[in-house]
Amino acid sequence: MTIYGKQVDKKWQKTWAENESTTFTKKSGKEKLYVLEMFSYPSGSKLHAGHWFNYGPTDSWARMKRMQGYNVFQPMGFDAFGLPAENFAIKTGIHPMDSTLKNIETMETQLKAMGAMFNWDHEVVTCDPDYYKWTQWLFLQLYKNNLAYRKNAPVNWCPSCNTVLANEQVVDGLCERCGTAVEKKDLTQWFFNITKYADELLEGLEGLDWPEKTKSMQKHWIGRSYGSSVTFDVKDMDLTFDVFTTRVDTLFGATYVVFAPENKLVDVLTTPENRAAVEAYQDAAKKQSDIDRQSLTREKTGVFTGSYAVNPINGREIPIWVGDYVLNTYGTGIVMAVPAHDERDFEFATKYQLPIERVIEGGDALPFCEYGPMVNSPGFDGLQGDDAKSQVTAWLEERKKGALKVNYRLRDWLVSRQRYWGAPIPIVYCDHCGEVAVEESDLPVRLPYDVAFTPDGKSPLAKSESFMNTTCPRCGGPATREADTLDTFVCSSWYYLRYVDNKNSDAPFDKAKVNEMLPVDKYVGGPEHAVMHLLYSRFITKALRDMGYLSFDEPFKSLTHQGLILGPDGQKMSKSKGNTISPDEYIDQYGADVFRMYLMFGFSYSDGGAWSDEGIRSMARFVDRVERNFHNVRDILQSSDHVDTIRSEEKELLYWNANAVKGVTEDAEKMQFNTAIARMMELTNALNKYIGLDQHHHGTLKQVTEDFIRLLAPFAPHFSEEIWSLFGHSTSIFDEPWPILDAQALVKDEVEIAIQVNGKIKERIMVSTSSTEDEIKTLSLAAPAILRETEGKTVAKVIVIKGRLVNIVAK
Ligand code: ANZ
Ligand code: ZN
Repeated sequence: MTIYGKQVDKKWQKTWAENESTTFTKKSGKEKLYVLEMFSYPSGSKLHAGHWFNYGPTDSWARMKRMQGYNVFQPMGFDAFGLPAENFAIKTGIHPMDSTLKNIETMETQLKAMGAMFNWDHEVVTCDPDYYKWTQWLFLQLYKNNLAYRKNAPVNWCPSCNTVLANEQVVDGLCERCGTAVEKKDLTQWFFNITKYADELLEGLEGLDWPEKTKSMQKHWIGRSYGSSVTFDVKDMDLTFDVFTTRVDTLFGATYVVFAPENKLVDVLTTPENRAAVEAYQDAAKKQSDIDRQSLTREKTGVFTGSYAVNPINGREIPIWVGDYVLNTYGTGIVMAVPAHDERDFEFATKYQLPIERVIEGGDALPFCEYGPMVNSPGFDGLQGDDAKSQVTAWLEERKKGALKVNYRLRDWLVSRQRYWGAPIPIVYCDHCGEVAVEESDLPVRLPYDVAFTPDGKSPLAKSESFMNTTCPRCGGPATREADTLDTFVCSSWYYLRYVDNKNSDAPFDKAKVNEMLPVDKYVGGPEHAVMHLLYSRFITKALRDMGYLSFDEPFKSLTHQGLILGPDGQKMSKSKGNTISPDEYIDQYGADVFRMYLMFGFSYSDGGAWSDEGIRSMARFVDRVERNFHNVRDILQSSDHVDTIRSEEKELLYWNANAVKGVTEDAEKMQFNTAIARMMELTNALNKYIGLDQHHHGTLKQVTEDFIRLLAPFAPHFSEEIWSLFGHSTSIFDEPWPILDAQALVKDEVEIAIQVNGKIKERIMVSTSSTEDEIKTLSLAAPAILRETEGKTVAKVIVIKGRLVNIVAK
């Protein structure tokens, strides 16, 4: 008889649903624990092994926490708007609303088959008007608090997705979604002012229990850099400009300046005789990606504008160039070039024969890019490092030519998209009043169904007259709606708040409820979200806090990234490679528990690895052994082979039990599921050995078996419920307390030692760990097998290696 598998899964899933063990209720006296798994895109119609690897083990963790006495909240939902779902719709020709809802239905069924204790009554689906109404509300709050604004700016454009992308969505110059080279376009777009929170976003990282790598990626993305701004006059023009430098101590060596080709001042600075060359250069630069432009190995290029600037510290007139190694979006888009002390400037100056002048001592050759005493810098010679920088900056500041300056790599978050499948931006444009926010009472601005959604570069909504034509909320005159939709990352930047109070129709959430349940105690999801989603959510939390809605600073206290499950060939799973693993087949064959156990045992949770069919078969064999042991234990407990004393055999079993309680509790806590399961395997072996004895101490056997089922329960929830009920219990195993460690049992008071005669093992005996060498010697020589071996011989020598071995030399 097999008591695991699909039928048993179904039985317990039904029972759990009926007993409302998947309904979240407030329990007094229990501490809340918010466990969150990143919700998924309903872009394909099926869950793959990767989803299971995110959700299964995390659910096991949550179940363990429940048994440890926490009131666990574990909601689930769908990140339904955005490119993945829309691209799927375009590919299949089915309207994204229809395909998305259908995919969600399938995925829900599959998630339920996993047996996770998700609180389905808290589900959110971001493309549902009941949800996006509040995404639009969020937009309006940001707008009213000057954190959302529209401006014309050069933006990243993906010619294949036909939409703009946030900086974060451009990876190595390519579209994060489709891999097409991203172009720059000047467009009017909506932005969220995330840069206002740059410092707090950086400093808040310190207190978070997050993977170090993720924290350092966010730190790098924010890119805070301390330096100075220096103001240069333009010769013969009523014009000044600022540069940002981290090496103001090299100012005397600034022998020319370089502007980014896109810089607005370039036109003004370019003299008639240089115009043709400068414009040709600007055109060519448009085709280069930022990554190429920043590459250290690429040959530096540039053109002279014909104008000169005045170095404020020595009055020297220095030429103004244009060069694409300067990025327009960093600092001020202008660099003071110090070829003697900067690699790129040195290369550029050498190529165009511009003056190179050493102003920092040190190194044999130029460029010398480290710190050292200032030289050739009248009035400052000998100063170095921070001291030098602050004195030069103070000198400039007195003359209103400079100041200390903090610069960030982080840019404001571009949130508008020229796509159909997203939340409409709740803004209208009136001839009379200009840009006007939609009244909150008029939300949601509904996304119309009947729209040609295939993207062609223009916002699809602009083609829907019934959507576009509206009246101005302020003057009542005719107005048109904003045709862009919101980046899907806006939807996912606040979903963890809505989960708590998902049916609220008067507000996005009840403040008190959210402040009680948040922050999320454990967040689990893929490392691909290290910057975007996790940074945006932190920003939104802080913005809502400052508006008075939230009383906490960070949304996710503790974060774990699960690794990637690869195909058996070690390659990332993809349909085109034909190496995907469909969980469904395995669930049909083995049930959810074996599948989940394999995922936890076969891989390190944070590293992942390659799929193995043999691995899942051997996990099924382990579960079979557990089941056999269990049936045997039941038979024994009904028999009369009982002993009353606790012998060394019982102590041995209790040792392995305590060892498992300790190991599983500690390792599963850290999401090291593989070693946790290994401890259960050891206990299974010990149980198996104990079962094989002639006589049993029934109380010990029952206790150890029941502890074992409790330990196993989070990992194999259906199977464990089944065993638990067959063991005569009528309550759910998940309402049982987690086993308590008996630390005393871990102290072994007896050890087995081997006895050798002339180098060959002849006998093993148990001795107390407190025995002296002499006692061990006496016991060994008196052992029956040894007496036989040494009969008629002289014992020449007895060597005792404590705790392990006795070696007898007999002649
Ligand atoms: C003069 C100088 C002399 C510099 C020297 C460096 C060494 P981080 O640390 O990343 O903030 N820079 C400024 N704006 C730039 C832009 N838009 N595109 C490319 N480079 C730019 O780097 C700051 C340094 O990067 C600045 O300090 C500037 O070069 C350059 F011996 O100014 B430095
Ligand atoms: Zn108006």
